[in-house]
Amino acid sequence: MSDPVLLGSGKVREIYALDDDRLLLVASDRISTFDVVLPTPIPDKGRVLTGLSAFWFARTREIVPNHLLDLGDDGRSTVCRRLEMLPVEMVVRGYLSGSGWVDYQAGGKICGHELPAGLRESERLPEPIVTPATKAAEGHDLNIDEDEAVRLCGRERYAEAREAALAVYRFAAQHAEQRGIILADTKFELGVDADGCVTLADEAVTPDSSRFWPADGYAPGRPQPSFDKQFVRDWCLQTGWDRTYPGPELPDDVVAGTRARYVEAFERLTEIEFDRYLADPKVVL
Ligand code: Q0N
Repeated sequence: MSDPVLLGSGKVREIYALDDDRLLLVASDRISTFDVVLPTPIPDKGRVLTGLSAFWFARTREIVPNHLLDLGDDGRSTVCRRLEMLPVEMVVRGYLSGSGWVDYQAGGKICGHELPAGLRESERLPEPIVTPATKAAEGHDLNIDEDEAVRLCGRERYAEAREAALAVYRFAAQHAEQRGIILADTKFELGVDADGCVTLADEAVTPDSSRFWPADGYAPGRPQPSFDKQFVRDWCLQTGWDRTYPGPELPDDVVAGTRARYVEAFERLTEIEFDRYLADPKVVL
């Protein structure tokens, strides 16, 4: 068998081709804030994200098929089924935040969804909505409306992907809420397998693809602190950093505090001790 071929390197992970049918995803410990990758890694962050993703894939596989085939003993790599990816990302929003809040303030709509008047920042939406996005030239996400997503994916494909994304969001949001974490929104990538089946890919419901808010202290009318990244964001800004490359190097106490918050998110959501995951990653499956 030949060595894996590097297909792509993202801000925080690498994708390799193992053969025609399988990929290897490897999550690094890099952390990005305000779209800038910081020079200091957070130990085990890649393992937290890989473990959480595998946890959700294992628990939602009866709801939506997913690409996960195997989880590596290193805790940061997964073997996945190679799919034909849909050209849009599916963002599911249960709360009004980020670009959704910006778009709502500008015209009362998000990606074509008409919303009630008078909603406040971070407010829960009457129903979760799907707001598709495409990758713009420089890699920035560009929100599109569902008509445009239908043109890009095909009507039937888009409808299937939309229902899949909503179903996994509802499952994960309810699970998280029972454990004191609000899943404000989350981004899914889906693909189609060799049999034409719409399949969940990428990572699923991790801190990098989602907004996790502590339920404790939640109050609409202002931005909510991020469960995992607020600590590192606040520290970076108080140094006077202007949010442009390069970001500041993190001191040991900020690294340790950030790691502790990622591990806490893992343990609250999975109810599995992170040390057990490190000893045997397959405990999440
Ligand atoms: C893949 N990315 C991330 C879509 C691509 N299971 C898979 N099969 C084939 N390709 C991919 C996966 C996965 N996971 C995923 N790249 C390749 C990049 N996205 C960006 C948005 O469009």
